Amino acid sequence: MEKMFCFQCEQTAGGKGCSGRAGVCGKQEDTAQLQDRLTGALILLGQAALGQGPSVDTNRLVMEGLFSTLTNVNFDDPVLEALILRIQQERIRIFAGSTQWEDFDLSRIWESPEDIRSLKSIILFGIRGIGAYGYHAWVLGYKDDEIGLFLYKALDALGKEDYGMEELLPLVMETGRINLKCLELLDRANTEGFGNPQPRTVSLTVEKGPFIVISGHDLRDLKLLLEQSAGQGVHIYTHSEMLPAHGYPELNKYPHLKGNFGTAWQNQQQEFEAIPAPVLFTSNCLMPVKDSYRDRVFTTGAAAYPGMIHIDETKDFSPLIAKARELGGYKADQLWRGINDGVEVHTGFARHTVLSVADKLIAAVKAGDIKHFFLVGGCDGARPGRNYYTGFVKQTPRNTLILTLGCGKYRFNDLDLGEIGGLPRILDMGQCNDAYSAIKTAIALAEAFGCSINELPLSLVLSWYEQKAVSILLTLLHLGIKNIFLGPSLPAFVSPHILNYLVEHFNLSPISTPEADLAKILKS
Ligand code: SF4
Ligand code: SF3
Repeated sequence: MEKMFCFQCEQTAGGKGCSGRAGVCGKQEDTAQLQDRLTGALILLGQAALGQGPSVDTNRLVMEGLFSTLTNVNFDDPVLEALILRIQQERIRIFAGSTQWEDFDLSRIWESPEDIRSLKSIILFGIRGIGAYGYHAWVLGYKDDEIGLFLYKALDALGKEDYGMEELLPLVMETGRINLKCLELLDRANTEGFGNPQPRTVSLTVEKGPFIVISGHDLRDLKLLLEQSAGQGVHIYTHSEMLPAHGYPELNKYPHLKGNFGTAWQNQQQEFEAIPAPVLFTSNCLMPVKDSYRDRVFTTGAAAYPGMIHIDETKDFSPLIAKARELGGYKADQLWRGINDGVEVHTGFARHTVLSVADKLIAAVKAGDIKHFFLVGGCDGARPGRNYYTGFVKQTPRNTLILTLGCGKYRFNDLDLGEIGGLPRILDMGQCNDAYSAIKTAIALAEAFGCSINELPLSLVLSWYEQKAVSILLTLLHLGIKNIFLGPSLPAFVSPHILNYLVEHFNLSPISTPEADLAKILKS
């Protein structure tokens, strides 16, 4: 077995797996090996914790551990080593008196028969997504024992040599169910903490003067940064998945939350090149930091990168604010354009806003003014095949509405596609963390029409990149949602046999061309 093997994300080498010295994401072999060791330690902790029952401390540690192995989160070996030690110590605490330090060797999963390896990978990557969502809810004080208990059970199953399809397939579906619970919890944490998102127009211009860019998904970090930087002459700009933060009343009430900087995560190495400001990463997607801006990148939460300043749990952001002042920002307002040349974007169309006009939407569908809804959402990434999503959205007929969420929206969110009934045709429902909002909207529309979600004039055209997308896909399958289009390529960890199962039971299709897929959707 190679020192490094990883095939958890969409950009995996050759569509098969990253091996050798480093992954396509820049993860080095030593880091990959530590992440495997960390996962092995979690598997043994899961086994031990199952006997113990739910424990607040164990739950948090398990979520933190899973989150740290997500793509583009943690590249920092000493941080991973310290986390492995904490996980081992927690297991030893549960098994009082035990001094066994050896962890489960993950290559036992990679070397399993193809379908077992595939199912175990789907479960592992799905629970990594749950770990991330659960962690974001946790830091806002929202916890659920059932989620913790399921994580123990799933980790335990990964270590079971005698588990076959019969045991693993139901666990795959349960991963989707628990992720839905986790997304609901996170939705509650965000909306109770920061209010229900409202539609906002967000400028892509960076005003002159000192500023800070904040990236990732953690709204609590943004809130604390806004509080600490208030009245200090420093402006705050969101980046990538932080954009939907502009919709929340408890965040947009700060006048120094100004706008959005740059586009999706994969452009950061160019967009941060000469940035006269510090950047705070609160989670994924963090790319290897280039020399041209390495003195201004800060991390917090599960995100970490060697040599960067990590803001610990005290959340004292004063070094960041001082750095913003030192760098001074732009001398004059700087216009950044979206990838389609747009100068502003819209966000904040979460479920409360969309459902507040449900009557109008339903009437418009019945009158034939809205022919179809598309949910074009998910992750962005570096592959050229992702232009599909721009082309798809551009070619949707004028009498259709496009719901979107996740960072994949940067392919088209600066397009002006006009309005239907006073609503912009592209409705940004939020981060990937807000998938619950889209699910609730679909459920409510299905109830209003008296049909199932599959019978709605709604099609899901999804883009995946990392493991949170895996957990969301499992949630959609758990809800029995069929006819999903998935791209830009299918996961390397889904074996042909398991793929057949998904096609047969859920009519999952790989994307083809915007023209062909649109024709297929709209004729049905
Ligand atoms: Fe490769 Fe993706 Fe794993 Fe990085 S996270 S090593 S790119 S498969
Ligand atoms: Fe994006 Fe990394 Fe998945 Fe939250 S920021 S959707 S890829």
